[in-house]
Amino acid sequence: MISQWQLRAAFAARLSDMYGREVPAYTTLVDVSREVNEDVLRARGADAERLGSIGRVTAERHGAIRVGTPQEMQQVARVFGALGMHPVGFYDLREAAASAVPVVSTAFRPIDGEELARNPFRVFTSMLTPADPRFFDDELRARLETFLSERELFSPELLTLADRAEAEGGLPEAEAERFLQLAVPTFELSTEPVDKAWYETLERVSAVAADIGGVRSTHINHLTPRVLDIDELYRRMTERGIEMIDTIQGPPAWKGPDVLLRQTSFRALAEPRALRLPDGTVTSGTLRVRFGEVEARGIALTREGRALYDRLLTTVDRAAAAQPHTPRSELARAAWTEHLPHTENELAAQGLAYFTYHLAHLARERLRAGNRPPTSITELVEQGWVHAQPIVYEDFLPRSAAGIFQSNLTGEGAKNSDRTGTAYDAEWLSGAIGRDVLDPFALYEQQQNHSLALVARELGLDGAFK
Ligand code: OOG
Ligand code: NI
Repeated sequence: MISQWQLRAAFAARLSDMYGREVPAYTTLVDVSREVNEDVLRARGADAERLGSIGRVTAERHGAIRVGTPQEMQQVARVFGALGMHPVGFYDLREAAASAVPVVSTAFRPIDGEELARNPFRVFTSMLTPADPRFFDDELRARLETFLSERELFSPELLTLADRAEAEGGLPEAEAERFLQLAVPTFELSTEPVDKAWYETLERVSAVAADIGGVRSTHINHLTPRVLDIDELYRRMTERGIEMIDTIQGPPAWKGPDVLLRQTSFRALAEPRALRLPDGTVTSGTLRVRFGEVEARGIALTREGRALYDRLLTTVDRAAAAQPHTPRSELARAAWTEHLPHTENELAAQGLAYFTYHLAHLARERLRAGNRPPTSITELVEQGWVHAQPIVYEDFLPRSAAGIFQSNLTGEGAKNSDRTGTAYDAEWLSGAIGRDVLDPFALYEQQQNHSLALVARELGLDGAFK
């Protein structure tokens, strides 16, 4: 029996091989990431592994795909369900992006600590919103929905195997191999000619709409390695002559703890594609849809911590508007230095970030000697009874995601903001795909609470910490 995590690891590895063959610059990105990670490990020792073992970090990838309908979303959820990946978080990129990005998204990922440690592969998955009148008029919507309803992204055999893997927690070896052989090519760039006129009709609304609804298949559009020093990675890629987007998205580089997620990318490459002209002839042209992205992960923030992050983004936006000649990264660093706690322990004490708590050796000795522990978690940490281990942020950031989409669009597209958008939320998406879209905060909190309960028991305290 091949278990779900083994299927997930094998799927991620084969996808990586496939993507490396298709997009050679991805291989460069992976090589440079590995070099940077090795250097950081040498320089910082055990501290470099504070947010994940080097084994996990080196294998870690996230992919991104885009689908057209709730039904396709429901099917892709079954394929990822086979790999032990669950929908977490709801991202409305229609709101987060300044240009036309008519999608709502979730991320499929493992949710428990052990599964994440085995292989944390995740896929940011976006779904087109043809019903949103800000982007599509009635006629275009109808054409788009008809086009999408006539395509099949996932074969019935793949879906049957996926359901079986999910129900049985894995597949026998032969079936596992068959599943992988069917699943991986599903995300390959299709060689089927693209209907040029139809593609361009959609492109006038949004390049994302064209990438999703202009073709008869889906494809992964980037596969992102994780790096321990993204500023260094950025420098080395630039040195190699790879043109990166002009910023690193997310929190700035600063002296305090790494939180949430920092990402950067290189622009989509012009790739040769077969195009079908209105008279039926096929020519070759190029389309830009696939790019390279890299990320550095930090500590997961609580709702309060996240609200502070969002407020700081607004502060930095204002400062950048007032001081257009100062680099944004500098303004961000100043705001962070002023408003964010400078140590992990302060983040924990102020309830801004998630940690798991573990009894220190010292605590056992003290208990044996008859010492009584303090009853607040902050004091327990301060007095060395308990260690706080940061929980890694496993999710995404809507504004960064919108930035990644935008930096790779060919044009702004068209969005009629006078119209009212169709409302979608996590609950709607849960109903559409027939699975609960989980709340990331609740997942981190559960992990934290579980560790607190264990520590309380070990210390002989009954339950609730202050
Ligand atoms: C997804 C962009 C978002 C991220 O890392 O924030 C994303 C897409 O381009 O389909 O992957
Ligand atoms: Ni990404």
